[in-house]
Amino acid sequence: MFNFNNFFKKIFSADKVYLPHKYRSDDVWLASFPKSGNTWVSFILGNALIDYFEKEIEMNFDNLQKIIPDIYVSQDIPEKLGFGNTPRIIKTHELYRSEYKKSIYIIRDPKDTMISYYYYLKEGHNQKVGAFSDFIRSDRGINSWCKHAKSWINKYDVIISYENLKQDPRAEIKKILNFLSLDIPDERLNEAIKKSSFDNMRQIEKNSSLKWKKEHKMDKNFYFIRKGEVRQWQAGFSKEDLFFYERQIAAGGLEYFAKKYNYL
Ligand code: PPS
Repeated sequence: MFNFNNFFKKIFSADKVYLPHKYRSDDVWLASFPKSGNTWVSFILGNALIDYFEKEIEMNFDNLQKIIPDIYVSQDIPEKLGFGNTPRIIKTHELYRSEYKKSIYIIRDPKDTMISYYYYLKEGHNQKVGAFSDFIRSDRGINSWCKHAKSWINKYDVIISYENLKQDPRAEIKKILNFLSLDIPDERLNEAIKKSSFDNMRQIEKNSSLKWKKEHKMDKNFYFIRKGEVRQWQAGFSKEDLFFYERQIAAGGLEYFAKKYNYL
């Protein structure tokens, strides 16, 4: 889960929180700009690992930190997470760092990412984010997405997109499993994907203790598993917003990248 309090504390303080206390160069970083689908990917991978290594643990929000730890929740990450020789997979929202030797980068249409981020801060954290048009022009807006993407391009080992994950989750997750040298049979992977569907994750969220929401300072009435749809931006972006977006992508030198993923 994205803990925006720790994230911003880290950015603005001298105490940088981007590595575990016990760093390992074989750690695999599950990197993304906030609201790109990191939790979804974590659930699928977590369910697949639990099944493959026959672990007696349930994939839910309360256990997430033990399975795919989030660097902003705690830097105290056990050296081994108990999935055979599989390296630790750690979630981060950082820009690329040279200490991140192995990485999976998750992207989502920046316009939908903006919508998701806006509602997460506004309704999940009751932040005064202003109007949506102002938000996308703020320092957490499109520019910040561009900066993130630019820092990661050509640095990741595997890239997966939210939209491809929607369309063909098995093919997308297999890119990660191949990278991790995990030969998980299709039927078992299908099961992990099914367990991590939007509806199932929403139900798991409903059944979760309120502890994790409290830990993330999230409003207890907000559904983190919120909408889970592509092209939400069509109802949220004005013509001017779209024009602004296109200009930012061009100014960031990201036209080729954005076109490749149908984000332009
Ligand atoms: S965070 O806070 O940065 O970790 O957020 P992140 O997990 O990266 O992204 C949250 C968005 O992912 C959606 N989500 C899903 N969509 C489809 N299917 C499944 N299973 C799923 N799980 C999470 C979640 O609803 C957020 O998107 P929005 O558009 O707000 O619904």
